[in-house]
Amino acid sequence: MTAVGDRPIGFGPLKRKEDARFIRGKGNYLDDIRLPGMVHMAILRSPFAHAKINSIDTSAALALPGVAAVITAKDLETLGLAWMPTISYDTQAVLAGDKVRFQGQEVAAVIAIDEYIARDALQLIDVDYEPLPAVVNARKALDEDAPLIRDDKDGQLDNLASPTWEAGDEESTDKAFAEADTIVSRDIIYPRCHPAPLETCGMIADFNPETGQLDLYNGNQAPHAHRTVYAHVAGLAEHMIRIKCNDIGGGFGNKVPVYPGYVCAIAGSIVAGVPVKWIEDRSENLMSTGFARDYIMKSDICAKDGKITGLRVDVIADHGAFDSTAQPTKFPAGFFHIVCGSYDLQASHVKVKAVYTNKAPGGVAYRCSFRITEAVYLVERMVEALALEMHIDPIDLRMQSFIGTEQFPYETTTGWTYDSGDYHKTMRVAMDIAGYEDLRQEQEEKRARGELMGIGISFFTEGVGAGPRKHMDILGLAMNDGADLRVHPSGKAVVSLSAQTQGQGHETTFAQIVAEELGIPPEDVEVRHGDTDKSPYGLGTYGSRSTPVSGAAVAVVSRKVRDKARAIAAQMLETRPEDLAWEKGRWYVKGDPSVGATIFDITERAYSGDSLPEGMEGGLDAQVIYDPPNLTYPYGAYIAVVDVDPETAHVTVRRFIAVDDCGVRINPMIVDGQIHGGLAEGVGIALMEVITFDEEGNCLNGSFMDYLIPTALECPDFELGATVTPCPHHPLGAKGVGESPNVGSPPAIVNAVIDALQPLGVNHVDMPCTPARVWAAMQGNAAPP
Ligand code: MCN
Ligand code: CUN
Repeated sequence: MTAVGDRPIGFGPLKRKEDARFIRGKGNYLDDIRLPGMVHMAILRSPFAHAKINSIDTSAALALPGVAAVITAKDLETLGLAWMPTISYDTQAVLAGDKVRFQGQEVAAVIAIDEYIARDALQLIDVDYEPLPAVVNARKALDEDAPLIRDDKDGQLDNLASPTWEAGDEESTDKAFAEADTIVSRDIIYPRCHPAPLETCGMIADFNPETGQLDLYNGNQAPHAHRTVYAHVAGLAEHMIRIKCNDIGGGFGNKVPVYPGYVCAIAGSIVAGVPVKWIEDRSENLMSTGFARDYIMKSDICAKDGKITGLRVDVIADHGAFDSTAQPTKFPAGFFHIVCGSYDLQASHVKVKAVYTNKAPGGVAYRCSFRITEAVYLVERMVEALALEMHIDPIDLRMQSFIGTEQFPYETTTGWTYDSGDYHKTMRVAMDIAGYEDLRQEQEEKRARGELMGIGISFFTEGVGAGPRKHMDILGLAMNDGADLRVHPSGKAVVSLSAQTQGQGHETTFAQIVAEELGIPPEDVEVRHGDTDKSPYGLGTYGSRSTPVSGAAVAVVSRKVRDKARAIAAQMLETRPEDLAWEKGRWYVKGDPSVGATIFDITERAYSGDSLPEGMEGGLDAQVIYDPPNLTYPYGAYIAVVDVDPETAHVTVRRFIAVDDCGVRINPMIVDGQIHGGLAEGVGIALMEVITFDEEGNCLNGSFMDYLIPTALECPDFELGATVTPCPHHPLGAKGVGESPNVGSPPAIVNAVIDALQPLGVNHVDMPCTPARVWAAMQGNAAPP
C-alpha cells in the first residue's frame, strides 16, 4: 500500500469500509425493511416426505380475521406459476399440487396483515395427505422397486435425475491400474450439510398495479440472473423488475437458488397489489433450502514407483426431489472432475450419476466451488489411504506426485488447464510453520504412551472464477460480469458491479482495486452493487468468482479510464500520450518526471470548459463486460493436528496450519478473514454438521439444537501462511479465495483423525467425526447414522 499524504492507496490490509455501519448496528437487512401497506406471508409445509394430496381445505384459514388470501397450487395454475424452472433445467413445484415429495415442501401460502396471524392461519389449513413410501437413501432410490418420485415428468420411469456423466479416459485409466504396484479402494461419503447463513432467506415483493413495476427486496447472490428468471416466469419485461439486495447476513451459496417462497411472494403481491413480505424461520431454512454435498463416492487410486499414477471414481449424486443445483449448464456434476487434484497423473476416469430422493432439493452451496469440495475431499482422503498402504509419509507421497512448477500451464487428465503454481514450495512453507518433523516425533512419543494424536494433510487445487463464455453458461447466460466506473468532477468515483457482497468485504476490496489502478484513495471510491437498476449485468457472487471475474472487470475499466486520462494529460502537458509514463495517480513526462498531471487535475480538465483532444467526449467514465479467458486456480497446503480422547472418542483440533496461494492479495487482512471463516466451517463439517433423515424421510436436523455449527470453542488459533504465485491471465494476478478454506480443511481434519486411530487399525470414518462414530470405528463397528 502506498500513500498520498497520510491516506493509504491500493492493495494492503485496509480496514473494511462497511464495518463502520455493521458494528454500529446500522446494517440494513431484509427484515429491517417495512414498506407502507405491507402484508406478511407464511408457508405451510409438508409433514410427510412422500404423500399424495387428496384435497386442501383453506376455508377455516380464510375465515381467520386478518387473513387476506390463501394460495395453493390450484391458484398458481391459473397464473401459470404452479411449476418453475430450476437453474439446472429441471422443474420444481412452487406449491405442491398432486403430491408432496419431501418433508418441508411448500404446500400453501397465507397472506395476512401480520406475521403472527399468517402463521396462526397455517394451522387452520386442512390437507388430506395419503402417505406413500419414501426413499431417502440414494443407492436404494435406484432399486427397481423404489417408489417413483418424479411421476410428474413425462417418460420418467425411475429415479435417475440425469444420464451418467463421464470425464477422463476409462481405457488409459485401466492401463494405469494394470501397471500399478499399489492399489487402494474406498467407499467415501460426503454427507449432506447446510450453509446455514445467520440471516435466513426471504423476499419482499412490491408490485405496483398502476405502473406494472415489480420491486423485489431480496438478499441474493445473483440479482441479475434472478431478474432474468422472474422476467421469463412472470412474463414481465426485465426493466419492469428491480431487485435490491441491501445488506446480506451471509450467503455461503444458500442465496443462489430461486426458492418457491420467492415466487409465492411475487404472485401474492401481483394479485394483492400491495407489498408482501416473506421471511423463513431457522427450521425452514435448514429443512427446505439449498443443502450442500450428499455425494456417495467409490474410488480406486494407484501408484507406481512411489508416485500416484491413476484415479477411478464412481459417484452417486443425491439431488433430492428436484434438481435445483447451481452450476454451469455443461457440467452436470459441477467441477467435480477436478478430482485429479494437484497431482501429475497418468490417467483418471470419473463417472457421476444423479438420483432423485424424497429430500429437499438444492445441492451446490456452502463454499463449494461447484462440487470441488467433494472432489478435494475424495482425492485427499484417497491419497492419505494410499500413503498408509505404501507405508510412506503422506507428504512425501504428495511431494513425489505434485505437478511441477515447470509443467504450468498444466492440462489435467480430465481437461482442466491449471494456470500457475509452485506446489512444492507451498507445502514446504506449511511444514515449516507446523514444525512437521517435531510433530511426527511428538506423535511417536504419545503413541508409546497410548495417546491418540493425529496429523492430517490436505493439498487442494481449485478452479474458481467461472467462467469463459466459450466453456460455460448458466441457463444460457454467459458467465461474464460488468463494471461501470464514473470519476466525478470532484475526483471521487463510483464503481458499479454485478457481483454482490454477502459479507466478503467487496465495498472495501473493489474500492482498493480502483485505488490501485487510478490512484484515487479507496475511501473516495463508492462501490455500488446489489441493485439491478444501478449496476451492469453479470452473474453475481458464488464459486469465488468475484475477484477473478468482477475484480478483473474493475481493473480493466479502471485502466480504460486511465488511458483516457493519458490522452487528456498529453494535451494538458503539450506532449504525446506515448511520451507519458504512469505512476500511481499521475501521468508524467518520461524524460522529466517533475512535469505531470495527477488524476485529479485530469478529472477537472475532463469536466471543464477547456478543450479536449480531437473527437474525445467529456467526462471520465468507462464501462466493460469481462469474459475471463480461463478459471483461476488457487491452491493450498493444510495441516491439521488432532487429539482423540481414547475414553470418549472426542476429537479436538489442537492446531490447524493453512498456507493458501490465491495469487496477488488485494487485501491480505480480508483474505485471512475469509480463511478463518472457512476453516471454522471445515471444523464443523468434519466434526459435527450433518443433515440426516430417518427411514420415513423425516429430517432430523431442523434446528440448531440438532444441526451443530462450530463456535470459537471448537476452533484452534488458526496458523496462516501464504505464498503468492500470480495468476498469469488475470489483470491483477489475483485468484479467488473465498471457498478455499472450506474446500481444503475437512480432508485435513478427517485424515488427522484416521492418522490418530492408526494404532487401532481404523482406516476410514465418514464425516462428521462425532464421538459416537469415532467410538464405533475404534471398536471396529460400523458407524451409527
Ligand atoms: N480477495 C483478495 N485477494 C484475492 C482474492 C480475494 O483481497 N486474491 C478478497 C476479495 O476482494 C473479497 C474476498 O477476498 O473481498 C473474497 O473474494 P473471492 O475469493 O473473489 O470470493 P467472492 O467475493 O466471490 O465470495 C464468494 C465466496 C463464496 S462462493 C462463498 S459460498 C462465501 C465466501 O465467499 N460466502 C461468504 N465467503 C463468505 N464470507 C462471508 N462473510 N459471507 C459469505 O456468505
Ligand atoms: Cu458453492 S457456495 Mo458459494 O459458490 O456461493
